[in-house]
Amino acid sequence: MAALGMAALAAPVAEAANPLFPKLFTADPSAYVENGTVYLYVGHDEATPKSPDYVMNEWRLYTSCDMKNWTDRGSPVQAATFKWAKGHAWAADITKRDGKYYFYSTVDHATIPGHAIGVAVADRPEGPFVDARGSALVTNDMTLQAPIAWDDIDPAVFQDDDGQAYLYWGNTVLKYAKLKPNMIEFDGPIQTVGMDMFTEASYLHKHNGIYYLSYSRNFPEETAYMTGPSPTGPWHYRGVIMSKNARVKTIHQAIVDFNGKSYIFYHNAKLPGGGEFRRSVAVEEFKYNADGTIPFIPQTKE
Ligand code: FUB
Repeated sequence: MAALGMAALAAPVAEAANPLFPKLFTADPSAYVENGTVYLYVGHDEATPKSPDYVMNEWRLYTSCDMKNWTDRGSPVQAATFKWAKGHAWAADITKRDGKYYFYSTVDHATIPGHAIGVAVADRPEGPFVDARGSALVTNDMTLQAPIAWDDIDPAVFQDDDGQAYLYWGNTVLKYAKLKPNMIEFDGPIQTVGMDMFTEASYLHKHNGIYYLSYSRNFPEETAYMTGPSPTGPWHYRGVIMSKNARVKTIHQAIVDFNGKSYIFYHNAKLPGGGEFRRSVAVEEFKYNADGTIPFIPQTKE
């Protein structure tokens, strides 16, 4: 019954061209693949054309079985899912463990100044998600002499073949920590990765035995990546995958394999009326080079 109910609510989008979703401003894609379906979670830019900042209260989900036709699955999780939070549903990422789906997301903390990271959990990728901890997994470190309000953002979750899960996040400094098998607590200390020009949007994926750590660097941002022999490096800088956007300073990527092909999702501001806080998610197919490096990927022309 639940599956029928979800199907009845879902609305086909049927848009193959970039930007992918013409009805909403969307940003910060996170892609998850299971059983021939791509689940694409995106932030929802609700700012007005003249807004001086992000207005983001919910994450939206779109699914596709062919990368051409997309179905709008609504909003399976919102900032309000976390009672301890007060909005700013920024970038997020998802993984499956022991039959449950764990959604790691940026929000603002209601009582600790600055951004925080929460974990929501669901029995199905379509949700509904509930707060998995009842408290933040990561909060701004107020013991610092000068706490940084914006550095605990953009969680990216990765599970290695041995079952160990890792969470990566950060702005300016890339942080990571091992997750316990329960997926809602860290197992050991928070570590940092020393790297030049890291801005945000770290994303870990594995392809043909190589670990790829992609991220936004500089500002306006371009997408760059490093490779390594393990989820914790050592990392070797490999270059820029995608150039900065013309009309928005952020770009935020997610990289997946699907049905034997490889894809990079990102955002720009190419929807009519788009701008810094009114972004639009797009996708490009690409092929890895024979040595495992990722080629430079141009964005679809307007
Ligand atoms: O969407 C808000 C912020 O903009 C994200 O957290 C960053 O990655 C950038 O895309």
